[in-house]
Amino acid sequence: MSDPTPAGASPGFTIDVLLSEDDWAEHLRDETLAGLREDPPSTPPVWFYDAAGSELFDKITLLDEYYPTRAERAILAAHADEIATLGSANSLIELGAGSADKTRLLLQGLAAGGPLQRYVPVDCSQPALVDAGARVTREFPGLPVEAIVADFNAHLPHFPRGDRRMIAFLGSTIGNFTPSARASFLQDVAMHLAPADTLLLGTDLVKSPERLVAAYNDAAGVTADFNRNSMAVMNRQLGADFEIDQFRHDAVWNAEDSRIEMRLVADSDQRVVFDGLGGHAIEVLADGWIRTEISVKFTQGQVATELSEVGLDVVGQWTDPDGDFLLTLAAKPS
Ligand code: AVI
Repeated sequence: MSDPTPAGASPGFTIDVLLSEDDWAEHLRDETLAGLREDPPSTPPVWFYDAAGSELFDKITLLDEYYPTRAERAILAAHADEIATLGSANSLIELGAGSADKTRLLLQGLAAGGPLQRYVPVDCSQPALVDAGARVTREFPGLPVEAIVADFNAHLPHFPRGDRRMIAFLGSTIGNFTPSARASFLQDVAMHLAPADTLLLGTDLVKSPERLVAAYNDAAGVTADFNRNSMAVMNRQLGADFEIDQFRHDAVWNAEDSRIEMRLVADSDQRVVFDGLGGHAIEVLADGWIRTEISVKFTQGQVATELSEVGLDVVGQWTDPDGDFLLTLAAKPS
């Protein structure tokens, strides 16, 4: 399905819809059911992001304890020109609608190196793309914005092919993928990279468990609200019957798997029924939990290794002054 002129588009700003709402909803139901059948049960992080959850996430990115957004922005502010020169791309494809300032820094860097042909933000949420596209159209008049509503795990082959594309996947969103989803995503990206294309990947780095736990369990309780809001979203969108006040937020460092796990811990024995998932029910005993997110933390070497396992070479790697976050530019060997 492809509709290049849906609501929100304007001259110079097209939105191509490759993902129907029904297909996406079905995909999310399947994914959620699969997670609920695991022991312990898990739910995908997509349920964080209704309007209220997206606002809470924006607040998280401003918290003292939550360093990743600031650190990644600092890397881009210091190195966008160098990244742009090495990538020498004329199209920027951004997976996940980026935050205004990160996208701006990258586009400025790329535009300084030569005329940019297009900016292609890709996201599963059309409203997020309308916002991102309108912002970029305002700030970079004359730059064609060709947004795509897509599931980037499924639609990579359908993205526009330019002479030299940079595919940016920032924010360490890849850390929210399971190891197998991460491996197959990287494999897919590598398969669809042309020789002159590059991948720009943002990853959060391993650091002290104290800092990591604080980043996901902040003193003001914003992350707790963000996590607990996902129950309200599932009650609404999956016909679930979470007793929201019977679950508390927790964030735990799982050293073995090098990841933070966000959990909803039950205060008392709970049975949760999901009417929208064919009446599937889970039992969570007091102090038992549901995992709502993993956030994997990497080392610089591990990122290089995972890229080389899919046949990509590291072109450059950059960290912020505190060594908290990593940007990696990768390409097929020349
Ligand atoms: C979107 N993602 C990379 C965030 C992270 O850090 O894993 C989501 C998040 N969860 C809690 N705080 C932020």
